[in-house]
Amino acid sequence: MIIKNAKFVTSKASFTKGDGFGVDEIAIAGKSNVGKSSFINFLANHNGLAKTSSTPGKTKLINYFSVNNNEFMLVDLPGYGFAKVGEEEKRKWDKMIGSYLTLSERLKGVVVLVDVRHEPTALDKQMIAYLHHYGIPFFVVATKSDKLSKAQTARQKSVIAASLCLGVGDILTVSALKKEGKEAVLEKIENLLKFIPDIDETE
Ligand SMILES: Nc1nc2c(ncn2[C@@H]2O[C@H](COP(=O)(O)OP(=O)(O)O)[C@@H](O)[C@H]2O)c(=O)[nH]1
Ligand SMILES: [Mg+2]
Repeated sequence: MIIKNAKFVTSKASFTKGDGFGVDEIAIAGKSNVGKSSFINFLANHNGLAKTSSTPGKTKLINYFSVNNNEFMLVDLPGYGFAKVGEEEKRKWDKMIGSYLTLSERLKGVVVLVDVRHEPTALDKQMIAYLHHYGIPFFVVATKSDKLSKAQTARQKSVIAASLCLGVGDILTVSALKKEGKEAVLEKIENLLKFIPDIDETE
C-alpha cells in the first residue's frame, strides 16, 4: 500500500453509535508520549498533520485523518497512562476509548504502539486484553527504534512479545525520526483492511 495523501478531517471529544464516515478505520492506540502523532505523520509522509508534543497527555480527542481520499481513515486515539490526570479525567478517557472500540462500525483493526525501550505497562496489557476480548484485530509496533542499537532492539522485541504473550513476528519496530519501518506497517494495515470476519455460523 502507498499513502499518497492524508488530510485531517475532524476531532471528537466523545463517541456515540453512528459516529463515523462510512469509511474503514484503522485506529492508533498507545500510552501518551509513545509517539502516536509522530507515527501518523511518518506513515502519511506529512509532518505537522498530527500535532506532536514533548509534553505528555495533550491529545484527549479522537482525531480522524482521511487517507488517499477516503480509502480509509487513520484514527488517533487519546493516549492512556498519563500520570497527572485525575480520576474524573481517567473515567472520561475509559468511556471514550471504550465507546469507540465497541461502537465504531467500520473499525478494521488497531495498531498498538509501545516504546521499544520499555517493557509494556499494565495499561498496555489491558489494551491488548480488551482487543482480544472484543475480537478486534491488532498488531503491535515498537516506536523510537533509533534510541537503541540493532542488537538491543532485537532483544527488546523479545521482551515486549513475551510480556504481551505474542510472537516476536507480531511486533514491528519503527523510527519516525529516521523514517524506518514504514513498509512492513503499511503491509499489515493493508491486511487488516482486507480482512473480512467469518460471521457465517450455519456451518
Ligand atoms: N527519537 C525519537 N523520538 C520520537 C519518535 N517518535 C516520536 N518521538 C518523540 O516523542 C515525543 C512524543 O511524540 P508524539 O508523537 O507527540 O507522541 P503521542 O503523545 O503518542 O502522540 C516527541 O517529543 C517526539 O519528538 C522517534 O521515532 N524517535
Ligand atoms: Mg499525540
